[in-house]
Amino acid sequence: LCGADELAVVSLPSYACQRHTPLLHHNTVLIDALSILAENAELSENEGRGVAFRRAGALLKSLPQEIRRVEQLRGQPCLGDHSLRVIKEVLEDGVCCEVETTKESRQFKAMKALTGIFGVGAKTADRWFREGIHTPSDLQRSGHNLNRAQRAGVQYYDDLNQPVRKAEADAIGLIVEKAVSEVLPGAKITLIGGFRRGKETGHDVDFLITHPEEGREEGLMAKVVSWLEAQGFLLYHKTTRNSYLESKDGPARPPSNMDRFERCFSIFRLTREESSMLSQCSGSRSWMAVRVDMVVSPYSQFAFALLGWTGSKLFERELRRWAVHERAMTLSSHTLYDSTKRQYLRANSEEEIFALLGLEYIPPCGRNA
Ligand code: TTP
Ligand code: MN
Ligand code: MN
Ligand code: MN
Repeated sequence: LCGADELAVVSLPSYACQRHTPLLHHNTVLIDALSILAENAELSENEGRGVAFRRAGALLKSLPQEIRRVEQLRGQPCLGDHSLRVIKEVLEDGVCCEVETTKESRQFKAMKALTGIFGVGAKTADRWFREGIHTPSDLQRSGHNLNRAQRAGVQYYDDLNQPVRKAEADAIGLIVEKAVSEVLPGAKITLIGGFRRGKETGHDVDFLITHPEEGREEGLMAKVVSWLEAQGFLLYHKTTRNSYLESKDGPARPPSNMDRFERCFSIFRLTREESSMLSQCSGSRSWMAVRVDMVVSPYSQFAFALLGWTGSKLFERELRRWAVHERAMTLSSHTLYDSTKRQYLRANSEEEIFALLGLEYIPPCGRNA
């Protein structure tokens, strides 16, 4: 006779893009443990190991019930020996040694604090760590030359490490909407990234901008940024121009994972007037710094850009992996290329892209892998 715990959970498909991954799930403690190890691997630039832990975590997020015994996971994909060991230990002892040691390690703490500075990646943080720099204050005392992004990152460190809430994202949405309609009537903006997936907080706010008449979007970002700057909304911005070279029937170069849209990585100055819910800005301050990403896409690529920028990062990776390995196709935020037919496939909606890939449609709220 077997109790409810013994009931086998139906085996899930192995690619995250073949299943729904909701925001709220049933195995938070296990997923948190795996996330620490994933994060540590990523900070140590061990990408493969990071992905393995992320895939294991995402599998657990898709499960319809809480796991109490590791045997319940028999037959599930994505769970390597290492991940299973961690899961077993947490289930049996409440904690996993490796996870606790990692959390407490000076290196992990320092790497998190340093990469928490906007403009600082794992490579730079690691170099500083080995010089004895463990915190943003150490960094300031060190007298290191910082680039413009890093200086802004240090200056607004506290604000940028507070989660951005949906109300603030909406307030920024109104500002971007105003900017866009002032400089190019008819242009439309869409909230993308984590907030489109239904998250209630994020580390930034992401927007995709397009115009229904192909070509009208050219040069749009510069105009939007000028307008925002003139109005005093920008504390920092770095615009990268569109480097997507389109030949007659598609991209001149094969699509890469890093897309080539015109984009702007920025820091907004959001005031109390714009957002009535600024409880988190300290003391007498009437504004807060918020990270905002804006991307412009030509209308013909909008569906691909929307799919590519809605995330999560693991979901995107899984979509591209599915496309290559299961369909001999190359998916990017610009296009879908069919290697067998040797042609680019057009799509006007995310639903069409899933269909072209032979996948059931997963709505944004199910892409929280
Ligand atoms: P993020 O804003 O980094 O992540 P997020 O919105 O999912 O989570 P958070 O709440 O922490 O902000 O990235 C959003 C999506 O944008 C992600 O799916 C990857 C995509 N993206 C690109 O396609 N190209 C890029 O150059 C970058 C930076 C992101
Ligand atoms: Mn985001
Ligand atoms: Mn993020
Ligand atoms: Mn972003």
